[in-house]
Amino acid sequence: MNPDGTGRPGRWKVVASLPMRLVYFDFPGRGEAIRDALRIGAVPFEDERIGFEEFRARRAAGALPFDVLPVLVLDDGTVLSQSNTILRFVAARAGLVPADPIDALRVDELLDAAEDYGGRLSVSIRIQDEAVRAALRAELAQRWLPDGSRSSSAPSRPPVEAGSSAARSAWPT
Ligand SMILES: N[C@@H](CCC(=O)N[C@@H](CS)C(=O)NCC(=O)O)C(=O)O
Repeated sequence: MNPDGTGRPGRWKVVASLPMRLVYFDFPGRGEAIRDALRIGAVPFEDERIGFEEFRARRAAGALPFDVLPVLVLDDGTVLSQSNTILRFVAARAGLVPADPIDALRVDELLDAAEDYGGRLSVSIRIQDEAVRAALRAELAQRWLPDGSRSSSAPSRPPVEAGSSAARSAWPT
């Protein structure tokens, strides 16, 4: 049961209006797209940036559901995890989710593709030899970055304006 005595839809409304705090390290990493979405949508949030010592302390205290950052802490104590999940949550709140479900699906597709690409790219970070690293990255870009010609990801119509009523209607009520 929700605070307002209704079922799930009411709960979304309550959660969507809560003040929020993004906890991440002081670098872009998996936090910046979330920060960007909140900034673009002019959604107020606390941008808490912590160091590794503090991260380890919070992890040991059990404050991080998956033992990693980022997390988004809502004012009622709800802790949301997983960067892309958080991104979808704040994008909905910022009015950035396409109203058309297929267009929204295309966005998710790109998020998952970026996750795949990041996994492959991270292998190259550990390669010390610059020439070998550059060659691997060139190969990765050639093989895995979408060139547009193979992709059917282009939205079927222009994205809705951030914060517009069309965008807000994408938020479950
Ligand atoms: N699947 C998670 C991965 C999160 C993740 O790996 N976070 C890194 C920072 S980008 C982290 O907390 N690393 C610290 C550690 O693993 O000790 C997500 O997308 O949020």
